[in-house]
Amino acid sequence: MQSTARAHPNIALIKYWGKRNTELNLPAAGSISITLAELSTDMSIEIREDLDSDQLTLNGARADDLLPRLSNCVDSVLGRERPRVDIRSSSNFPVAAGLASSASAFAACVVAADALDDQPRTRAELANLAGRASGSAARSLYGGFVELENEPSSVVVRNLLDAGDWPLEVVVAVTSEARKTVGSGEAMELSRKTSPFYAQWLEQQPDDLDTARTAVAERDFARLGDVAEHNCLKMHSVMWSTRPPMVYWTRSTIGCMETVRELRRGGVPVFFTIDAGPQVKAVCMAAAAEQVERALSATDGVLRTLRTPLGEGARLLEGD
Ligand code: 2P0
Repeated sequence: MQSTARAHPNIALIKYWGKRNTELNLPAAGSISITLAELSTDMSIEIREDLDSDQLTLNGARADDLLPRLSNCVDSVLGRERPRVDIRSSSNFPVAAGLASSASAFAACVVAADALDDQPRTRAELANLAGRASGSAARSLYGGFVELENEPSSVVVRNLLDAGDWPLEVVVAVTSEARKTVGSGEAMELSRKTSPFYAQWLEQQPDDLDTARTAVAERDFARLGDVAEHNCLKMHSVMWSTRPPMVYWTRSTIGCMETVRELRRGGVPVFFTIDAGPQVKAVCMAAAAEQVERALSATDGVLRTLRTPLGEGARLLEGD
């Protein structure tokens, strides 16, 4: 028995940085994201009665370091008494460099594992299971614009607009393909414990969520860009003021931010966001995407660019 699912990474415009409950991996605040069509993870899970332990290959190579988290995720869907599985995952974008590879991986994992179960779950249930594995993964169950609301004992994830309802594009400027040294989960716990700005960050999150939600509903690009850049820079202020400091930016990250500001000064509808890595994601109106990509490609230190419209939620490709 085997099943294969596809999921896309998402990038948050209103960010998740901080956990309320580490055991259930519940975020400390809500977030709003967009799902990316052209970047994807395909994950096949095959029941293998002949194996003594689970195994995982990532883009064709054994990835034993990542196996425990994926095994746990499969357990959360199929139970601990399940047979062993062979997991084969492939992604078409760099892993562990601030491009939310865990989001697409765990979203694909819960959908593929669910197809092997007798009783299929609802999307809301799958989002909660994915969120336990990785907070941002809950959002990749849905397409277009997605809001994650933080309820007392669970998360509620919903689609605000479909991808086609507001056809924005994202240009990712890749400035480094190195794996980050401190993972997001560990880093945000350090921020909670040590950043003097952490409490204010959480306090202001509902206002930013309200502003972004309204901007999305009204397709108000300037308002969305304004609150998204502000929210991103606030998150990075929390990261920078963490002990030890979590500085994910490179010289080229700052250069890309400047490129985006210059484009905007020239009337181009574009804004940036940056996650726990050095890549810069420029969000723009579809008609401006080519110009934005050209400008970012020409920015010092940019290794390559990826360009994508918004995409759909995690789904099954095939299942027996
Ligand atoms: C986000 N990030 O909202 C934020 C912005 C990174 C910066 O969600 O510990 O890998 O697995 O729940 O989901 C990255 O954190 O963390 C993330 P865990 P996750 O997209």
